[in-house]
Amino acid sequence: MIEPTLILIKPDGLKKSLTGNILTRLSETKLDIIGAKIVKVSRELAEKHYAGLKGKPFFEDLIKYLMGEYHKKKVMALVYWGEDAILKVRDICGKTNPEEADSVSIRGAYGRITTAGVYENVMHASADAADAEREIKLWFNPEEIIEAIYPVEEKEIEIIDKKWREEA
Ligand code: IDP
Ligand code: MG
Repeated sequence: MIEPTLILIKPDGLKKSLTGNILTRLSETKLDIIGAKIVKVSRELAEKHYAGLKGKPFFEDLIKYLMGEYHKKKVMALVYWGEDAILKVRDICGKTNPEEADSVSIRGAYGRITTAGVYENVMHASADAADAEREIKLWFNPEEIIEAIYPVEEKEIEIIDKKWREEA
């Protein structure tokens, strides 16, 4: 099935200058990149992203980790799209626990477990189609993605938007 998936290069990946390496590995999938940006992650966004893990003993550390409290305060968010995108990306990503992940997977090659027990596994990849949809809609607005992956509606809303100031 042709489907989208959300990838996050987590703050440890950015701190360790792994962006290029991770993107090179991901290009092996031959999927299309249809959205990309750098995000400063708020507590609200982090908690929404990991809402399903609320109550886990590592939850607070995980939120701080995604917000960049332990590394750099930024995440690279990407949407990849194509045939079996979710599975292909999860394969290259490797298992959640970086010590159990195949050593040629991204997490196996670059992840670590801290002495405090945080899995610093350098990237996130959506687990299934429902997660991908929820996560992509959380991280991206429709106009930031160059393919029509989900239905869109036009809404009139009053917002104050920032534009580049025109110099005289
Ligand atoms: P996934 O990222 O492989 O989909 P999830 O179970 O959804 O794995 O967990 C989300 C994230 O929470 C993981 O990527 C990892 O950073 C962290 N995590 C999951 N399980 C543990 C754990 O047992 N100890 C510490 N951190 C964990
Ligand atoms: Mg998950």
